[in-house]
Amino acid sequence: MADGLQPVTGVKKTQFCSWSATLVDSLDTLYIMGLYDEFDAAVNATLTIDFAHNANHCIVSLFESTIRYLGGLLGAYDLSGHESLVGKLVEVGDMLHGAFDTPNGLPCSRCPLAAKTTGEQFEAGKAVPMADLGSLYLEFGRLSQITGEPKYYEAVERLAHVFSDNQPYSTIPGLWPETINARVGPNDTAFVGRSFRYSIGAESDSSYEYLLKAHMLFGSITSIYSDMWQAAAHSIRSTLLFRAMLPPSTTQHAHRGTLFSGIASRPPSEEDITVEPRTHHLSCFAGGLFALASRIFSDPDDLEIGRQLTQGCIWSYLHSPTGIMPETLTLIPCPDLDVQCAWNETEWLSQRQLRDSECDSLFCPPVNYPEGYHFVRDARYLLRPEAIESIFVLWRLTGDEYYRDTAWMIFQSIIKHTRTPYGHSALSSVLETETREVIEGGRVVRRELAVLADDMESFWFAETLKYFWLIFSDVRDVDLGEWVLNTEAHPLRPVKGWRGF
Ligand code: DMJ
Repeated sequence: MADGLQPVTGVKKTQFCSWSATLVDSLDTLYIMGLYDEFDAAVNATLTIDFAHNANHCIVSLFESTIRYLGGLLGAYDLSGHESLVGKLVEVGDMLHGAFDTPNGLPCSRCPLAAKTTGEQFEAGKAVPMADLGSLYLEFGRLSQITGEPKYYEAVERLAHVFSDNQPYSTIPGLWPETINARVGPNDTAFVGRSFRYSIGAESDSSYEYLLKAHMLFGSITSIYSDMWQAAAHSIRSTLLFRAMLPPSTTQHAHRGTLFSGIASRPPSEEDITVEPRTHHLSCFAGGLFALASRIFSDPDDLEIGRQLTQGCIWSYLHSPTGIMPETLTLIPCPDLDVQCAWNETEWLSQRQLRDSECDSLFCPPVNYPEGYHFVRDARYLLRPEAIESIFVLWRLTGDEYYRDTAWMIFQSIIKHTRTPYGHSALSSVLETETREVIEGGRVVRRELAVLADDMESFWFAETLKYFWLIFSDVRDVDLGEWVLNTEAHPLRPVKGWRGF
């Protein structure tokens, strides 16, 4: 019943107010894998969690609790129809809904929600990661559909209008900056005046994902989400994407185009947008998202963008010495987005040397970079799912066996390097190895393996293992034509032709 486990030492971990995050996040994975006895036992344990109270006045992360706890319960309910879960859904939903009890109706993203007293109000933050605000529509809306109680949907609909009203007023219209000022009055464009950095990676990622997916769930009553998606997708295509100088590939799909997404900046005083060619593992979901959008809006160009973005992440995995992509990766950009530039080893070496000479020892451990990698600021692997998520979506939408073959290679690398006595662990670097003793076939052997960080986030079960499983299972399991997956891979069932309340 702990939130998580440190899989090297076996020590339990408190992370999300001690409401058993791993258990709740794993429910629907158990169901999808056909582990029904374990699912029933986990549901029974879930029914004993008291989400309405927290004696320690724990600060609740609205975003993490929405995607993991509420999303986990919704996925389990929508898949299994277990009516006993409805009471817990309402308990979690009401506790999280208290976050919207603020003077301006925008939610507090970090407040002691379970300790809220009647009449007490919170305040929304002045500098909130955009993803914390923009990734709530699916779960609150689906909760309203299930319960028939409109207040959850109405709360996020108000939020969607604030995002929509401000979309044209950032310094890169169409995109919202990484940090949002949520303590604003109505029609106040200070909402997007907090920062001038834009990406689809850390801080922003799922808020773009939720535009398309909210359209899939609620598009029958409103065009607000599809309109925001179309404007955002246009700006993502024209400002964030770049091609990189890559060595001639030895993989079977060397001819495939390869795209990455970077970090754009534009202070109000500047005419030009600058793009830092640093990609994030977190942004690897975007390939699958563009591919999905191509189906929803019948646009073959977006399938190609999705395919090439996914290829960028696959390239980053297959060219790392451990076969695993780091948390962030800086590349050498091609001058023209439309043309793949040629590999130039001399140029790559000189840019590498230049980079090393600028480094201090804190950010630049002496590692051998694979060809094409320019610089890695964060070499960890946190058991994240985004690359395999896109590979899964591309597999389901194209039927191209390349994606299954690639998934299998990546799966083998991840399992090999992350396995521990009690589970699987995050890695402190995918670029360096140490000699470790492991048990293989009942014998102790010494292997060169990545260094373990002794952490296992619940999304390892909720997402990473689920996506790997679904790539190799029957294509009718969690059919993408019938389900909408939240950002934690919890399947939500759309109501066909929903007419609202
Ligand atoms: C998950 O909690 C979700 O996928 C979220 O959108 C981003 N971070 C993790 C996985 O990396």
